[in-house]
Amino acid sequence: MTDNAILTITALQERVEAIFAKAGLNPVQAAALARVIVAGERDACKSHGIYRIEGALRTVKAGKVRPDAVPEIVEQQASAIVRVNANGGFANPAFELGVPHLVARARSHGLAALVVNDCTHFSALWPEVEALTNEGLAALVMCPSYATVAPTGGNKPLLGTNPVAFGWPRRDSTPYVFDFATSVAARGEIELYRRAGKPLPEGWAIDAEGEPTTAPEAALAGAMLPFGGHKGSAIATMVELLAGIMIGDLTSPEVLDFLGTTTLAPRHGELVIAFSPEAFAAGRPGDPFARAEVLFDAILGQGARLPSQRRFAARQKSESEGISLSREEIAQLDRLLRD
Ligand code: NDP
Ligand code: PYC
Repeated sequence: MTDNAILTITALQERVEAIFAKAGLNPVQAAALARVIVAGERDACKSHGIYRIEGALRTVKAGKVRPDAVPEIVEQQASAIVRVNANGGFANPAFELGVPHLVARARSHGLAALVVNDCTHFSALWPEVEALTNEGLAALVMCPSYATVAPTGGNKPLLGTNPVAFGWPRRDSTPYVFDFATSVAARGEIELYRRAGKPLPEGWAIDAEGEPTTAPEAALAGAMLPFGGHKGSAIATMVELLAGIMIGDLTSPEVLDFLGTTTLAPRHGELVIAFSPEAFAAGRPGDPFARAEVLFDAILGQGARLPSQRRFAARQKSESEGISLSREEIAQLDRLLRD
């Protein structure tokens, strides 16, 4: 007898969607949220899978996100900027609404940006990147979070874990995609270490007194650290500037002021930039997609792997064998459907 249960991707989607519908989310919110959470489980990205459901529900209960929001396009005609107001709902349905407009404008201008305002965002960014690489576009996505990371040289939470993700489309393969927090690890990872009762690796966090710690509780009460020292600190600051201040939305410290806690999902904006590689390479020698393959082959030729290879392998396994969940996880889903 195994300790795990296997669910098809469709069965998990239906279950998660039903949990959100029962909590009062309208169909557009419930379906988009379930899609991104199930994609996290399918691709073995546990820090942004079903573990996020309870946080999303707490945020609804606390009145910090509108479960009945309907996102809308804020028209900026002929501009390379597409703006969607999530109207206080989750980011994912707003992103889905904006994507066809972003794709069309990136194709006609060579470069376009999607700005999502007034949204709650708790998910991984790679589903958003892949929506664009699937259309043959390169993409760069970023958003702030809430103040949980000390800038390098500082000792208190100020910056967010501010994820940055990038994707490059490939003709005969899954796209090149990376997606990571600009902190050493995502906050979700620290929470998973806490739940597992395991110490953190060295160098992830400091405690409330500014001393290095490997205790997840102390790290959650203290501050996380940027990846790569001053380099990650600067990139996280860039995210605050471009995907917070520049788009007229909240920065990570302002998000924490708005929420008053890090136990709810953060509300802020998001910036998605789409590039047409053909348009940028036009008139220059060589096909950009063929040249990219030469680079990828050289990376692989050294025995390195490409980012997202682990994830795509997990996806393939889930698609053929289903998604494996522990008994505790199934019990959690049952409880959320029942209570
Ligand atoms: P990880 O450090 O786990 O992974 C980051 C990326 O690096 C992935 O694309 C991963 O690919 C790749 N990678 C890992 N190891 C290797 C390797 N040896 N060689 C090549 N590539 C590698 O990510 P984080 O913990 O920093 O972030 C996890 C998630 O959290 C992200 O999806 C991020 O968007 C999300 N997040 C969301 C936030 C929000 O506010 N919404 C805030 C912070 C984080 P692979 O997946 O194949 O291993
Ligand atoms: O894992 O750091 C994180 C995170 C913050 C908001 C959503 N995910």
